[in-house]
Amino acid sequence: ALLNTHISGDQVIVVSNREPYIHERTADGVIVKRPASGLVTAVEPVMRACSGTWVAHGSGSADRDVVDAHDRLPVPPGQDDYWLRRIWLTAEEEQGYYYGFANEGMWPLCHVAHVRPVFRESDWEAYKAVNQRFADAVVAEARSEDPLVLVQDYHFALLPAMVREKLPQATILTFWHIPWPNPESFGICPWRKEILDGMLGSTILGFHTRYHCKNFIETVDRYLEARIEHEHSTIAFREKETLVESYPISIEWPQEEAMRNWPSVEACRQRVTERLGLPQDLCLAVGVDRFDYTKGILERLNAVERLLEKWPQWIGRFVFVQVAAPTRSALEEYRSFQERIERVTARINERFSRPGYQPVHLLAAHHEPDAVNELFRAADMCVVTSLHDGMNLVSKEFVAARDDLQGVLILSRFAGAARELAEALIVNPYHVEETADALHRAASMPAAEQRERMASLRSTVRESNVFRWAGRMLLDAGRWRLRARIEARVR
Ligand code: GDG
Repeated sequence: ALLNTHISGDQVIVVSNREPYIHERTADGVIVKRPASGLVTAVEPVMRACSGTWVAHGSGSADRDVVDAHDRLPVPPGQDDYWLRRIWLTAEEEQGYYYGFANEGMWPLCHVAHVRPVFRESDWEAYKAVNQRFADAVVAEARSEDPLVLVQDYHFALLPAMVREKLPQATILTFWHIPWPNPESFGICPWRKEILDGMLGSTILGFHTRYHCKNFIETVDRYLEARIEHEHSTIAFREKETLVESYPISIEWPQEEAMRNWPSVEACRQRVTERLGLPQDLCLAVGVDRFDYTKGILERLNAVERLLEKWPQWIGRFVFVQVAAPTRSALEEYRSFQERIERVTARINERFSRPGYQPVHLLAAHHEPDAVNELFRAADMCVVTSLHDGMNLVSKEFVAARDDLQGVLILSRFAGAARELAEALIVNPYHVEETADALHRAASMPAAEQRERMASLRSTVRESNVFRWAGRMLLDAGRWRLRARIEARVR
């Protein structure tokens, strides 16, 4: 309701690379999958609430089978709340724009994880061309001169200015889901000016934290001739103004009814231990991530190893289960990272396994949301050790899953979420000893302390849910639109 008051009557168009539903062809026919993506987790409930059109790259093996002549289909399947408009990319476009510039260039450029970005001229050309294709699709979908366009993430840095050129009245909200680095770090990008120029086509530019906003404003100050008003957090460039604001993203807090239907914590525990053949009396730690080098999976394993070394009483009683959803596996950096994790897992298991006991279980496969929730409910702790993370929604999902008020969250200080979730055990994942100590502390934490911390974490996430994220952004957009309409009348 809150969302609809802010945008009533206005058309909403979302643009992202990842689509919210993927159709896959299997031996049993076409199945629908939910992608492992923080962006989709957050934006999808907002779209269900305000309808409109979502423009995304069609990526599943059966995606083309289910759309109409306009490459559109109503989603969620069976519910039909909004339209999904799929854009088909050629293998070359996907290689250059997605794997190349977005994921070998921008991703390591914006995350300080000490992986060098790669900048190829051909990738940049593909990135520009694909941004233009998506911008054209947005313009084609627009039913008025001033739609509300919600641009998602680092795949589309150039698109805001491209849409602005064709639809000068549009309200363009761009949300950057990953961190923004400091000006020196960003400055190594050969196309830094074009990227900043493209992003400043936005009416509002959102980041997760104030710190990312500050980095962005300083970057613009360093590389463009723009007028910055620090007091209002606005940037005037090419005769238009962009508001740079922080909007910490979140999750949809589960509905009462959904919670009532969840299997009990005991049942979840039983199912998980049976499935993995784990001993009954154990301390179960879990990690859930895309298989990405920014998530600190290696550092987490090193901490588990150190725990077993330093406190041998946990050998036989402490098990760490890591769900690692395959991601970007076409890239060498990702493949070699996965191999490295597999080697380290094997080494730890070789060192500490006993008959009937294996300390680390690496589940390198996609899991559906219910299975992830079951794991969260079964666990004694959830370990989030990102080296750098815009926000991190896994930490918030773990908290939402624990209506029993038990379970400990270990959280990296380099995730945006650490600014909000202060009752977690906050760690520097680069510091193995500190992280191992946190594992020990979590494993030994009395139930009363867990309850106190979890209750407080839950009230934070329940309150700052994803509708608040979208609501605050749309409220700012609504004010902006009103002001523009009044000014147009005055003129
Ligand atoms: C980016 C930013 C920011 C994980 N494995 C599976 C699976 N997941 C789900 C999790 C969660 C989501 O994927 C991951 O979200 P995160 O926020 O942790 O991370 P990114 O994907 O890197 O997201 C991040 C986010 O955007 C939102 O702005 O928080 O900082 O990097 O929902 O549960 N989901 C499924 N199968 C899996 O195997 N279905």
